[in-house]
Amino acid sequence: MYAQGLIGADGKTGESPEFLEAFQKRIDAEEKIEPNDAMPEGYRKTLIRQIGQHAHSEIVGMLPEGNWITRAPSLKRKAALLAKVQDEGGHGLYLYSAAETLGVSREQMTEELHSGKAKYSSIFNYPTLTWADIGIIGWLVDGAAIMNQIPLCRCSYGPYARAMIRVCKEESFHQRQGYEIVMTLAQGTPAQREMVQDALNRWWWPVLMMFGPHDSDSQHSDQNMAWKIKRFSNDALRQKFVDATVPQGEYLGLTFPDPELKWNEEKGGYDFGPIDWDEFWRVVKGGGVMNRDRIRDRKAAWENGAWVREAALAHAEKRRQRAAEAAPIAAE
Ligand code: BYC
Repeated sequence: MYAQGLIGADGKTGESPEFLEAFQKRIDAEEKIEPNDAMPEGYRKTLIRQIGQHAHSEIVGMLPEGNWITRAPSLKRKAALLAKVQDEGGHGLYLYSAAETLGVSREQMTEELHSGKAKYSSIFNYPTLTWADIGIIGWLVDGAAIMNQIPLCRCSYGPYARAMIRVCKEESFHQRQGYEIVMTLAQGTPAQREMVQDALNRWWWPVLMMFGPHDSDSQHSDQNMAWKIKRFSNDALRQKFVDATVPQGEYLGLTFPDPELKWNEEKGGYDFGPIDWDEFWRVVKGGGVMNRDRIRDRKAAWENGAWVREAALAHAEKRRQRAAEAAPIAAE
């Protein structure tokens, strides 16, 4: 997407060591960095990359669940799912706005999503085959998102941190609505139990991949932790998620599709089996079951909405003109 690396941190942009040191001091003192503050180019670019990807994930993330709005099993379920998917649209909008404060436009970000240059979370390239998938997404996908996003509320960049506070409040409603669907199915008929177990079997490993590559393969982690964009490593958050989630599944009598999953008394956490990183990278690079459909649907939504954007711009221009015409009168 954007040229990435330690630009700025290694002085390649001509930023002086004194400037970089002073910036790091502000970070270390837990000061929030605001849009008009001087910042290293690498800091700005990595935030555009991460916030942009995060915004795209929210917007693309509306599609797998949107697929079930018309087929929700009751009015109550439909209303809750509709509200959840709308929240995700809202999260995408706050995040695009936060990224725009760093000097990138929403059009540029959208173009990069559509051309395949910008990433979005791998998890949204899996299909939602049954109603149980909707429960599992709320419980696990939103559960993983919360685990990742709570520390982002303390991110050093002010607009991102503030957006995350509201996002996390809404995510916790999403997680609970998901767990409640899962609970209902797990306590239902044998066919419902089987359906929810099957959904858990399909989603468990992809959800663990949401946290990103192993720390040893995570190219951005060290710098982003030094800049306090990230507060915990990918593996640390993945472990916290497994530890919090396994008892919730066991409580419902569900089993996790990992024969190596076992409580480790000594480390005070669960051991779990190896993640299939080949699958992760294949999906990230566009080879997942749903990658093509997701981008096709996003492009269609963008094109179908062109008239709304044009109308809004024309209206804004009319208001601007009216205000300009009225201004001299008001001044007299
Ligand atoms: N999928 O150096 P690393 C939601 C990429 S939506 C795809 O560890 P970093 C919801 C990574 O971007 C929640 N790509 O990177 C919505 C990098 O590639 P580039 C989405 C991934 O940034 C609707 C490369 O791999 N949450 O909650 O330090 C319904 C190396 O990785 C993934 C966010 O976006 C992945 N899973 O750490 C329901 C949270 N993982 O850019 C729910 C904000 C890694 O160099 N983002 N990559 O080409 C983050 O916290 C971090 O960006 C990550 C990765 C932890 C994801």
